[in-house]
Amino acid sequence: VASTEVDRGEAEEFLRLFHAENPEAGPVEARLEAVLREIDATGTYWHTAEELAFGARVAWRNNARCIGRLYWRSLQVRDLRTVGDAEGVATHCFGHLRAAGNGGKIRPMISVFAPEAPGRPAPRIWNEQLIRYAGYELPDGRVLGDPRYVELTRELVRRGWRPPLARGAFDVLPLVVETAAEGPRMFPLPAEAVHEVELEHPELPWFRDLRLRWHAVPVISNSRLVIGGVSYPTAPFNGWYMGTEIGARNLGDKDRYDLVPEVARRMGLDTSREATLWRDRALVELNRAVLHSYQAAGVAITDHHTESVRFLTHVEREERAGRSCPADWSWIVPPMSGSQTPVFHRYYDTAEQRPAFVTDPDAAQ
Ligand code: HEM
Ligand code: NRG
Repeated sequence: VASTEVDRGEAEEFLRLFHAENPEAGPVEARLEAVLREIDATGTYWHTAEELAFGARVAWRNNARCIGRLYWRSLQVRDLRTVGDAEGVATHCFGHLRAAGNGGKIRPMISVFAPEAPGRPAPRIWNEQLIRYAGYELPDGRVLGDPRYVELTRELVRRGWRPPLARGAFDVLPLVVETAAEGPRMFPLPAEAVHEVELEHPELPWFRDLRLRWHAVPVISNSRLVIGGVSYPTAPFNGWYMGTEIGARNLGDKDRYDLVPEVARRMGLDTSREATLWRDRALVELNRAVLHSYQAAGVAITDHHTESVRFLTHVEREERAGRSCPADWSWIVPPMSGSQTPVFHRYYDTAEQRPAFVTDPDAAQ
């Protein structure tokens, strides 16, 4: 991709959208002409700070999988397009974690690093998110930590990462930044930039003994931001968590931390037959623990009922603004109690729109 020049049609489509939605920017013609000349000369063009911020916000607005889009206008955009070296990227990513974490009052934020240009590849981050937990395959075949990252953990160890002497279920992996000049380089996360929440249950005192925790801020770091034909492969972004992402999927999925059987046992449920619905009952308590613990720790989080209602408000608002809101039912409907949320009971437009976040097929997990 790095060697091809920017698609003029995509550039024009974006500039027309920007000027249509931002009348204060004036008529599009002069800007369009300048951009086309810049593409003729260099194969690419440089967004204005306003175009960049608008493009990032609209890429969020356009993401069919995201239920949290009501606040798309509030996205804070850090313009780091002049940063392209591994050390600089890593340092600013840690700065992003601190600024976005904001002591628990999480700010939706994106850091946009150097774009791709013809003949000039841009930096890439290997990790799916800035904070991910190691997964260690044990001799008996079980996994300590997050089974999703067994492969990545193995690769990082092969490259010289030294896990803590006492390995645990929540060891933060180093960040891997790859540049053409330096190849892949690993950077350990400064402990103070990694805000975590220890999990407890509002009524079940033994829950603490499970010694579960999760990180406060999800910063997706392997998604490419594409605006008007220009590609920003390193543009980590975050909002805050919806509780089910942690309680239902990360801690609940059989191929992740798989904690439902353990929670059910400790609750004393009858697990001898599926029909007792012990899985459902344990899953609810696991999710109550997540929401309770984040709230008690003063870390922003949302529940799936509240967020579903907000999302439909967003869809309505978009339609009133004369836009259709792309949405993918299979991602929007929460992973528990789906039919109890209003997002379950309808269909959505699915047509893809640009600007967009794109996950490359070769993106590492
Ligand atoms: C996906 C919630 C902010 C972009 C999702 C998902 C949820 C969610 C629940 C589905 C995740 C899954 O099932 O694994 C929220 C909430 C936010 C928020 C509560 C709070 C403000 C943002 C922001 C951006 C964003 C700020 C970008 C600027 C995306 C994208 C996906 C996604 C690109 C798809 C991820 C993928 O393909 O794996 N969001 N989100 N979200 N969100 Fe949001
Ligand atoms: N399910 C993933 C995170 C995916 C994106 N979710 C958000 N995004 N809330 C997980 O770590 O569980 N966001 O930008 O806030």
